[in-house]
Amino acid sequence: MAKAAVINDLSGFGRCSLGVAIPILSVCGIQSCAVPTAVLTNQTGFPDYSCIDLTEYLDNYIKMWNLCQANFDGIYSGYIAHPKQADFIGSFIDNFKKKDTLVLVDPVMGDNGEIYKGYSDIMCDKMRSLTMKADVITPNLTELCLLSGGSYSDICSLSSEKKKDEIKKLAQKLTDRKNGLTVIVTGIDDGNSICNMAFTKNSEYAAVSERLGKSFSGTGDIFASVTFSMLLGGKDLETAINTAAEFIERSIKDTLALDPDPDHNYGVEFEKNLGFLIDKNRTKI
Ligand code: PXL
Repeated sequence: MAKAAVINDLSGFGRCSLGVAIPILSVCGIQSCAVPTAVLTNQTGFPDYSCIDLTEYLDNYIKMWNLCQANFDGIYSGYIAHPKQADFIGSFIDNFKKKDTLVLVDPVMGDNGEIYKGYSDIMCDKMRSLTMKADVITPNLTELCLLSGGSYSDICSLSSEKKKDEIKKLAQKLTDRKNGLTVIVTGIDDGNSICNMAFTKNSEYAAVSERLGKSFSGTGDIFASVTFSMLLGGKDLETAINTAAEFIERSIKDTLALDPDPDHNYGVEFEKNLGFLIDKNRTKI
């Protein structure tokens, strides 16, 4: 069974971070070894939340896991609660990445053109460096701009085709910076649809789904978790992003079926769709 270290926070409400990563990896047949960066009552989009930052505790994971000679087929990181956590994740990767270890860094920093509460410029700089240690990164458009120096508002004002051209140029800046890097730009608003675009040095794929209301908490984390699991299970990049996009579309439809005007902070009804991922992992292609 494949085994992955998953470095992310645990938020009680919000259906994000470890709260979605662990069940998704599990149904895809991957053992997830959790490294919680912080424990929150609610994700930070809620008007009120409380957070315990676990930065001081994190080095124990490298120490203890070296003692038990841990090894991982994959390493997947997301939200950080302190700039030092990006340094920790870098050290964790240096320590545990072997030739065939798949490293996915989800550069969680912001959404809709805004940086998340609690994220500083230093954290964004550190996240930029961390992405250079990854094989795959999954920024949304806001995060792509933060990583590559693009202007979110300028890009959003472009027509669909020009917007995609610009996104491709920015993604290429990143694939030029690191050999072998795959950049997957998630949740691009494209009129009536949502587009996810994957770029490697020599190839590109798009996974398109129906646009259903405004953005929900945790969908970026779900996208990264499904994509990571599929790639680790040996699926190709195109299949991985199509599966992630379809899983999210189904989960949003279920959310809106229960309540047409839901509080987006609570995330999406992904639980009842986990069986879809089990089926996808049974098929050979
Ligand atoms: O879904 C990204 C995310 C993860 N973890 C926490 C967050 C957010 C987004 O707001 O607040 C704690």
